[in-house]
Parts: sequence; C-alpha cells; structure tokens
Amino acid sequence: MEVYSLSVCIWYFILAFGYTNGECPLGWIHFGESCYLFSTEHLNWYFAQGSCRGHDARLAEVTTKAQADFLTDLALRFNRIDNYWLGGRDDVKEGIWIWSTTDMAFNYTSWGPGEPNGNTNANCLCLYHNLKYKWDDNVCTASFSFVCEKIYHDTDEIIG
Ligand SMILES: [Ca+2]
Ligand SMILES: [Ca+2]
Repeated sequence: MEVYSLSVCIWYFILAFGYTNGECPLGWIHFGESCYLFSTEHLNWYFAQGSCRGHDARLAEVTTKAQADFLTDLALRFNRIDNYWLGGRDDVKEGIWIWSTTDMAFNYTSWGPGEPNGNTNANCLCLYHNLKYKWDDNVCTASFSFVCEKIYHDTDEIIG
C-alpha cells in the first residue's frame, strides 16, 4: 500500500510538473500546440462540448498519430474505468467522420479493432476503456468523461 501511494504521488508529481508549464492552466497538460484536460465529471457528448467551451476550449480534435498516441497513452496511465469523449462526430452524414469545430474530415484515425460499428446509433467519438483507449463510435447521449483541448500560448510569441 505504501509503495502504491508513493507511486501515485510520483505520478501526480509528473503530471503536475513534468508535462505542464506556465502556458497551460493548472491541471491541464501540455502537448504540442495544445493544452488538454481529462475531466473527472461524466456528461453526454453535447454537454461535454459545452463544458469544454466554458473553459474556452473544445472537445479534443486529433489530427496526428503523435497526438492520438499521446491521448491514448495518457488515458491508459490514468487507469480509470472511464471512457472519454473526443470532438468527432458522424451525425451529419453517417460514416463521414468530421471534427466538430472545423468540420474537417478525419485525416488520421486510431479506431479500435472492428470500430466504428454502431452505424446510425453511434455518432460520437470516444476513447474507449475496453479498447485500450483506442477510438470507438458510441451513443452521443451516453454519460462519459471527456478530454478538452485549448490552444497552448507560447509566451515568446505573445512577447515578440
Ligand atoms: Ca455513426
Ligand atoms: Ca462502437
């Protein structure tokens, strides 16, 4: 138990001080051009998007393998029994997946085996626990955790 507590402490220390810096809000994790927040609350996809907007953010939109792997790896390390909404949807045209705020079609995907498989019943994108946090199409009204993404502000650019 002691060892477990210590390792949890070390992990939170890494999360707090290793991945973040002054340009992401406290609790958000810096990667590439963005800051990410893994929610602890559970909401349907629509309310999750609203919650992210409340943070001046959006549900995470993934355009590179590096970004996809980062989010999957982080969800695995958090090791919660949770699914996490991302900002993808195919409710406009079934089977045509787009990122919600840009309407851009997916140019990179990280679907789990057999996914997407929900047809018109499942029109929202998540990192799914039982797929080792690869991508899953799921029912948009399901109550899941979610990943918000906001722009990482580089201090040098603001000053320069
Ligand atoms: Ca669908
Ligand atoms: Ca599915």
